[in-house]
Amino acid sequence: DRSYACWLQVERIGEPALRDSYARRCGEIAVVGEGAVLHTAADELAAGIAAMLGDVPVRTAGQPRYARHLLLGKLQDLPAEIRVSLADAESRLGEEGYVIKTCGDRIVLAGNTDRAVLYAAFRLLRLMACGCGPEELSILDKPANGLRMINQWDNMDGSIERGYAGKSIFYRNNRIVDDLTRVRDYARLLASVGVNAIAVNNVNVHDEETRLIDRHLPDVSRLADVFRAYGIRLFLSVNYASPVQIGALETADPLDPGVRKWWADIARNIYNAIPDFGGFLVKADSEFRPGPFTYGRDHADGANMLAEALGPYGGLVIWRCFVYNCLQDWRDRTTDRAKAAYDHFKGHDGRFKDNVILQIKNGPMDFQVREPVSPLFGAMTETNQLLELQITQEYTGHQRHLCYLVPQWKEVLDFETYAKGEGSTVAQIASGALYNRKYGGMAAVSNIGDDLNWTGHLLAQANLYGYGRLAWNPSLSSEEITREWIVQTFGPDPVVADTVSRMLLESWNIYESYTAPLGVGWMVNPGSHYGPNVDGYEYSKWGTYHYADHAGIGVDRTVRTGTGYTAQYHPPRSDEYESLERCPDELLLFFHHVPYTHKLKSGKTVIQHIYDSRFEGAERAQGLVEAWRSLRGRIDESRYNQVLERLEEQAEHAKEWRDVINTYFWRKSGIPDALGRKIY
Ligand code: BDP
Repeated sequence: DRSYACWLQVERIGEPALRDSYARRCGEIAVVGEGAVLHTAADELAAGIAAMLGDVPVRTAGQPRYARHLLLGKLQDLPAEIRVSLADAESRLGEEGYVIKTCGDRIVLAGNTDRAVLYAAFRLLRLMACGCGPEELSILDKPANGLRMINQWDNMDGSIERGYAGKSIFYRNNRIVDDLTRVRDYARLLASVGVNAIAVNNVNVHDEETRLIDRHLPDVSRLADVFRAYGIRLFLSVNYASPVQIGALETADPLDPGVRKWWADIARNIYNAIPDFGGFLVKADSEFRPGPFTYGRDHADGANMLAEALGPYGGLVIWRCFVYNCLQDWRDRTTDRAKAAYDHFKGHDGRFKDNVILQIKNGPMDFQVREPVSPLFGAMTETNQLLELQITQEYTGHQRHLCYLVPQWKEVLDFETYAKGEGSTVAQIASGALYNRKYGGMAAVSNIGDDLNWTGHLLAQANLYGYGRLAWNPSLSSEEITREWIVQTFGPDPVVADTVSRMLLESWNIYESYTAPLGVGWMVNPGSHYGPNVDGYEYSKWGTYHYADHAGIGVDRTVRTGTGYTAQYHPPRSDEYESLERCPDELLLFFHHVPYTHKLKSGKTVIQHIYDSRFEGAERAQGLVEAWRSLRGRIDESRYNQVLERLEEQAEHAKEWRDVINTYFWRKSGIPDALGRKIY
């Protein structure tokens, strides 16, 4: 089944001229230098090129026998005459940047580290797959973000929190699996798009997972070996109460000397086993997870203690800002979950040690189909930050619905915070560039499991691919990323490219329109977060989200009359959101409570928008089915059928969304549909 190879299909190149042109330079791969990652690069190239060129024997050697070859290695190890021609590159590439340069009949792939060479190798394979000729290659590329991380929410019993593509590829029966072939194949996929870090267990660290830092260390070290060969550093999520739960201490108080020593010992053991261990990812004092609050300490105390333990080895503490009181009473209108992260962390700016990074979800709530950008971006100047995205489709259709998230992430990355005037985008803040921070980047919750096609919905592979590409270069456009993915996944057929590209690029908007437009969010079944349920969370302790009554809907988060959340933004954003007139339609109900008869900028009333968007959304979901059907015969049957099945299910389910929501609001408001359509 071809779905397993994702975007690394390595098809034989169809065009003879292009194939010859590569064949002329690629029959021999000359590797200068030693090292596991460099060898990975050479092996990937050898396998990929052999498959793409069909019958060209590929020889990997230290010294080239012929003048025509691929040459790869660290810049410093290359022959002097080549180094000279790349002299200006050396200082511009940093640790992970690379050059690909055609010098006559030779193609040189080089960087300052082996990892950079690996990225160059995958780039060359991508160029070949995308039909780009080798004649005049002159590429210098380096990542915008230092950390490009994946978070697995895998549990050791083999389940995955919010996983929609089967079971864990890492764990079974409270152990790390013996056969790591699948993990290796995953590492390849990740490295091919430039991912360089992974936390391999769920942020909610329970029983057995707590012991990854001691009892399971030998197995964790096996995992680290697999990822290391692909240039990826391994991190672990840790349980803040570990000293009590597995260490027989009576406290986990970060200021207690016994606790500090306990973690220092743990760190030493880990680094003995895994010298390049990345560090800890921590969810503390949130959703019933333990943390420093128990001891009257704050987040900075908590994070700094762990940072001190890891510091001597170059380890990092990634501390999550997804902190809010999940038992807050919905009767109290002054509390607002959206304000929580900012309120908890802003005051600690400047107090975190240099090797602490705060990981901030893109929105202030929780990965809804649309939220404003978290105001914590731009609120701290002296703190390392990491943007957290969710690739797994928790609130966006469980990988049963098509929802391509790259356009959403682009909006987040390009969002102008005005923290330091214009140009203060989230991309600039997360990378560390705006405030000149040492560490920064992006992290995202993975969408893979042990389904043969990795992601359940085959087209959801594009989300994983797109995340990696954006983490490397946030200024790529959605369209570019989408094209690349399609051509590598399905080949060069322009009809496939056009159709699939349109489907992907519209899918977020389609999903939003039949589920929760106007920024309202949350109308899902509690617990599973799948399927329509307008009041599912409305009267629960976890928060109140739409405040719909007979007269109107939306949450008043203004300073003037509401929760005051808009003040967490810098002007002019704060003014824009505060103003009913200026607030963008797509976020209106996030910021304002309005009557159903309120007129949107589009000219429609809110109630009419509620009806129209559901009718249109359901129709457009059906349109996705038709679009895919038009590709019959252009895509192999197995992949064609698996996608078709999901799209058909989505189209049916979109009707359920339409009917449940429209009926609810018709009854609630008593206002009929202006077009007189049937509402059940
Ligand atoms: C929410 C999920 C929950 C996670 C939590 C988190 O519903 O399963 O544990 O986020 O990010 O989206 O910690």
